[in-house]
Amino acid sequence: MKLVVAIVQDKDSHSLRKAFVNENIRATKLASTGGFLSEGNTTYLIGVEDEQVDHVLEIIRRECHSREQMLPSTPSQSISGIYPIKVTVGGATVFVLDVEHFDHF
Ligand code: 2BA
Repeated sequence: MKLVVAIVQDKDSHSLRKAFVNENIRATKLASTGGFLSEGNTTYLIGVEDEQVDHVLEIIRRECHSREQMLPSTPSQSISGIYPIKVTVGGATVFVLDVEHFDHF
């Protein structure tokens, strides 16, 4: 069994959740915050059998899109200095972990 951890943009979160439900994939949705942009994003925890991992990755790839975002240049944003910078966020950041043990009581 594997645990897929997928960090996605909030804009893609709703359609991804619907796709998981439609395709009978069980997932838990957590509110999270990106360490760089300090903006809200969504982290999904998806526990699946090994043979379902590719299907889950396909769904994530289909539903999550990359977007360009400007980091505004304000004096308080020391990470950007005085120049605005453009970052490409997403589609999704995905980790696939081995599950040592799974119980569902
Ligand atoms: P954030 O940390 O807010 O990062 C948003 C976007 O900013 C990133 O998009 C990337 O394009 C850029 N970025 C991040 N750190 C940077 C840096 N030190 N210098 C320059 N640009 C930087 P994504 O790579 O698509 O990441 C989207 C979100 O996924 C991240 O939001 C973070 O919440 C998560 N993430 C990405 N890589 C991760 C990792 N290795 N471990 C844990 N979480 C990760």
